[in-house]
Amino acid sequence: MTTTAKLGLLVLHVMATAEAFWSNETVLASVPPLSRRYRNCHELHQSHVCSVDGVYVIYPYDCCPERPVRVWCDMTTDGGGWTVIQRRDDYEDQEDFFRTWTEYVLGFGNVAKDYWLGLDHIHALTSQSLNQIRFDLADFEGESRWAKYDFFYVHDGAASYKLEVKSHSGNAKNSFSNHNGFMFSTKDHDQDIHDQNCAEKFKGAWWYSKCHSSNLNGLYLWGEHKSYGNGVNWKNWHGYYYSLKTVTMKIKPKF
Ligand SMILES: [Ca+2]
Repeated sequence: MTTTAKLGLLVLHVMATAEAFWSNETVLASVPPLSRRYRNCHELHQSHVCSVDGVYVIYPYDCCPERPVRVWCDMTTDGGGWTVIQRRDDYEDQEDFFRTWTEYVLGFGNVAKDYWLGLDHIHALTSQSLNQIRFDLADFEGESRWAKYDFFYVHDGAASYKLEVKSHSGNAKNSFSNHNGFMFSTKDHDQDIHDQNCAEKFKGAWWYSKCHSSNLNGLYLWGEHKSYGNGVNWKNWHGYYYSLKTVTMKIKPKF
């Protein structure tokens, strides 16, 4: 990569990190040539241009390579190059995650803080190649756990963003692969297999079945809570009555 190309990418990174307001026109005007358009954080990481965690602009859509998406790239954990698709943490101003179908499709929040990337973007990213997903979890007592799944794919909107996941490893026991094969549900779009509305009942949005063993888009309830299963819960670490402090969901191509 030439020095000019590196400089261009650095400027792009600084602009994104500064969270400048970009109109669509501005973004399009700043679209770099194909050789400097990275489809995910892994490609950015492999380019050896940027190796610090931060907000970057990627171009995940194979159909539409000029469509930019801002994401947080984790360039340090487990080899780096992870594209963060969801994050929760103990921020003073908590993002509301109890949101509608359209909001979960398009994404919401602040990519420098707590956010959901959006089902369309997640579908685009997982369509590029075989992907793995990693969950990094932490509680309010200073303990942390991680779980990784060697295969993660989210179908498109026509298939209701159905989840495919398998092959667990890590020191957080599996609480996600039970959701394999289920469609995504929100409070206004019940696609679970429970008589009731799982998203409404557990105040989140997830690939609910009947209903969940993880609820990472649930209410941010700061640790122990009396209500059943409606916090940021990971069943096999802290159970249904403990809302985790920090959660990140991140993906990376397997090869
Ligand atoms: Ca239902």
